Amino acid sequence: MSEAAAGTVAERFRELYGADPEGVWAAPGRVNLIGEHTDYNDGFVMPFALPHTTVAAVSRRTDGVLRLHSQDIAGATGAAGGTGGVVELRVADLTPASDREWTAYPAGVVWALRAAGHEVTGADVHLASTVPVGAGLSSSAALEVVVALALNDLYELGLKGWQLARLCQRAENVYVGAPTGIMDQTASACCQDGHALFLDTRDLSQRQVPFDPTAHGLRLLVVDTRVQHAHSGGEYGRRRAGCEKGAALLGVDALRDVAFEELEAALERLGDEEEVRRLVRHVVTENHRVERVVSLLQAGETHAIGPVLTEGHASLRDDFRISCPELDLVVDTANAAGALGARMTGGGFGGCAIVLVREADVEALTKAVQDAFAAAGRTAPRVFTAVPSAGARRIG
Ligand code: GAF
Repeated sequence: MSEAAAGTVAERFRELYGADPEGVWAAPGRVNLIGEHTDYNDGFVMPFALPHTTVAAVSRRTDGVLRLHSQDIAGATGAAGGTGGVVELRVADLTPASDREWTAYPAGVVWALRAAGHEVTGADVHLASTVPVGAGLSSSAALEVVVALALNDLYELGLKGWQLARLCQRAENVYVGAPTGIMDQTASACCQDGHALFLDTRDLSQRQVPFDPTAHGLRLLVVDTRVQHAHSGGEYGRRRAGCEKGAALLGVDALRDVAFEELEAALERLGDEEEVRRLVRHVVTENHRVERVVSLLQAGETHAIGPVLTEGHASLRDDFRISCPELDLVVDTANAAGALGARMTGGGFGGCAIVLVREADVEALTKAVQDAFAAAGRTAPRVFTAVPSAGARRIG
């Protein structure tokens, strides 16, 4: 099941809160096709939405109380029919960096909306999710965006998808305390069925690029290595700080401003700043890879993006240094078993890899990856086909 049914989520809301929800909304997780660690460098990204969603049943409150419940979080489900696990907060008391639990994401959205001057006077929220947690598929962005969209509709705030994404990013950066970029929230809020989203993270201009591997006899597989990753860990922040240092040394606002054609000259100017040179090389070549993938997809040459994906992986592994043995094992095994291309996706240090493969080769390739993991004594990976799906929406 990739989407929790609206009716089931509404039913559980009734059990918890004693009344029907005013509505039910869904927001998806995402896979990033190409454009990794470019979003906080004002660069290009190209994610698409998964069919896996977080669903929220929500009603407004006028008394300043925010009640949150999740079906999926351990210890938060309570006895069937009971109200165990409901977390009750006061919107006026929400304070950045005060909550280390899952509730920081929805509460952070309420805080960000109010901090931006929107009068949100409380809500009852029940959530259920099919987005794998900790797998780098943006379960936290889905959680933020579904709450933001529900409150936008119920409080008639009139905010567009990209504006909701900005507020959700602020919730994550300031309230949760994770220094992430804008890609995941924009993907969850703005993606469309059958398309990848070409996003310029500098001005948030967007282009929906048709992406339907099946129509070309291909599949895009997601291989979850089951190695858990976490954004608030220091490595992400260190890479971000290194990129900012690179931009400062080169005298540009962001690494986006270093053109691909100027890369060699820029690297020379960085002299013996070896680590910064590697980070800069990744970001500049990755922006170029996004543009190449956009051109190929628009020309209908879906097969030809494979090698660009694999090049992106090598850059993340060797220059940005955020891969891990399990991600490399997926990419190397998949390519040896006939994939058109493969790369890690998301923040790195675990999570998922994506593999572009001909339909006829899916079975053998999946077995090759599973065998390689078994031979290496690793936990069996989870493999599924990713179908580019719809962004956040009201479903009930
Ligand atoms: C994580 C972050 F949340 C994104 O903003 C992005 O930086 C990504 O890592 C790497 O491309 O998903």
